[in-house]
Amino acid sequence: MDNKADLGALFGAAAETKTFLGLEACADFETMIAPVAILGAPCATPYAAVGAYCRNGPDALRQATGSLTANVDRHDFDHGGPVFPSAKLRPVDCGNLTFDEADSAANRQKIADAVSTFLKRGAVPVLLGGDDSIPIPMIEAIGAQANGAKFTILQIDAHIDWREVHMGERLGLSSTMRRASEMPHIERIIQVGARGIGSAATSDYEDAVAWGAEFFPAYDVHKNGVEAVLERIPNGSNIIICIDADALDPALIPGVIGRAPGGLSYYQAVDLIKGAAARGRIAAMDFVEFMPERDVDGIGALTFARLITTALGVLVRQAD
Ligand SMILES: [Mn+2]
Repeated sequence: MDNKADLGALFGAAAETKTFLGLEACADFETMIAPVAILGAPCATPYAAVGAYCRNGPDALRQATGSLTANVDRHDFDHGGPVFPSAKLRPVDCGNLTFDEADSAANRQKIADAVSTFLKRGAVPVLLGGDDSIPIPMIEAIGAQANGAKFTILQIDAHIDWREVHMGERLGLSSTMRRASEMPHIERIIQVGARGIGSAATSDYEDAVAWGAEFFPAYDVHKNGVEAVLERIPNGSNIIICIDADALDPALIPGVIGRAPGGLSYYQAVDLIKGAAARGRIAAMDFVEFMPERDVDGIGALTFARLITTALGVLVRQAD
């Protein structure tokens, strides 16, 4: 029995959604005029043992917005108005990059080239992963155009991603924050949501602390709220927000490779994004590690796509 009534049909949405929230598709990055550019990056630097296991993430997240495509202009209570209040300031969906699981360098170059073009066009890049290796070329590309500007990374993740090397790979998903720390334009890293046992050794954590990374484990957020995190973002900062789906509780997003109990709630994540935008300017975001094959009845896709939608609403408001 799978003839379930469909919310999208109730709201008059199209049966299949090609773009996130039914937003305009952008085929030519070079001529883009938009405040925000959404781009699917199915793969960057996969570990051989697991391959590009999040390759289907971007399309699953688009599909999860399908029931809302006819309603995107209605009242959004998470914004106190439509998610995109101005018709002129709507994100565009740039589709998915192609990738070759056997050519990580080419995958990284494609991501970096796209991000560079978005920045030149004045659009905030929003990457949909893909695993957590895709932010490395994104952050690097931001550095290439930084002109001396410094950036704060707000990483929201169950894991700290400070391995020097894992399975012989330095640019994989377990090393993202360590690689970022080595880039001269990154002056501050704030990491929220760590919990349980991840791939990091205690020495990795100690290296991160020695560098100056600041940690707010998930337990601290549950106990003390997000204000203490936000206070660490200096006013006027340029902020890169890196969100791993496993930061949220696995009851909310089961579709991840490593479910870690005790995760953040949807509104804790929302408050981190809104709070960051209130203190500085969000220069780029990534949403990674969503693995639809591990999801349960689309619950995780719904939650992550909703968080992305809320973030897009925040980004268009800062462009205003
Ligand atoms: Mn991660």
